[in-house]
Amino acid sequence: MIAPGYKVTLVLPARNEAGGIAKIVEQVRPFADEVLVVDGRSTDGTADAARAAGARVVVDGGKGKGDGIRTGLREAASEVVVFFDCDGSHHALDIPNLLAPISLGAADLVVASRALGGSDEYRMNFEHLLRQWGSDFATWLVNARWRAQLTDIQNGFRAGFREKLLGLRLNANHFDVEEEMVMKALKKGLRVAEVPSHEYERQWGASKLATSEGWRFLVRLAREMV
Ligand SMILES: Nc1nc2c(ncn2[C@@H]2O[C@H](COP(=O)(O)OP(=O)(O)OP(=O)(O)O)[C@@H](O)[C@H]2O)c(=O)[nH]1
Ligand SMILES: [Mg+2]
Repeated sequence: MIAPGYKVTLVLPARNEAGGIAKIVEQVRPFADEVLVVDGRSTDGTADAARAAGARVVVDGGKGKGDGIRTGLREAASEVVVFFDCDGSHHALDIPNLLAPISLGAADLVVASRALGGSDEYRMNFEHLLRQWGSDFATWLVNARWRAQLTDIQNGFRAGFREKLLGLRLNANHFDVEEEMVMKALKKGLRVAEVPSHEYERQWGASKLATSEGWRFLVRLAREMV
């Protein structure tokens, strides 16, 4: 039992991650009562590889990562869920840290912070600077609006109480789902905490997040702020 008193479902959103999905399922298994892979209609055999590795597999509605997160929340069998990307960016050994504030009754949602834990994905080029500025700006705005002191509102690696997260009625279909979750949680008065976690470079396959999708984050910020 990794979070004393609670059962935990590891929700793994995966779209075309056949290169490493089996490895991820194995890495997170010691920390999970249930391993649930949410397949984003992959065409590379991700779902079969996940099943062969022992995960339960459900398929999302094909609309994007936000759809995958909602599907995972709906389908998870445990009271606590951990979202964990399937590109090798996170370390499974950070899961107990992420769950500690939940077990201690100190938080409803805990986000793994790359600002506190560092990132290998950072590159000194224009595209990455743009992403970093956008992300810092979004975090600053959210902190100012809800008097919070967060450092990373967009990391996909996070944990929370399933019922409380379902109660947020998330509707983002894309990568803006993570900031939507944080903003709606703050709005509702849920306790949002962070723990440091290092982000590693994607280990296989290709990123599903194009920088040109950045406008979605801005529209989402505007929608939830007012
Ligand atoms: N179920 C589901 N999962 C998805 C979908 N799109 C992306 N994912 C998964 O979401 C996780 C994060 O996607 P990434 O492409 O790594 O995006 P990111 O980490 O925000 O961005 P990068 O910094 O470019 O890696 C990965 O495990 C993807 O396979 C989708 O439409 N449905
Ligand atoms: Mg990634």
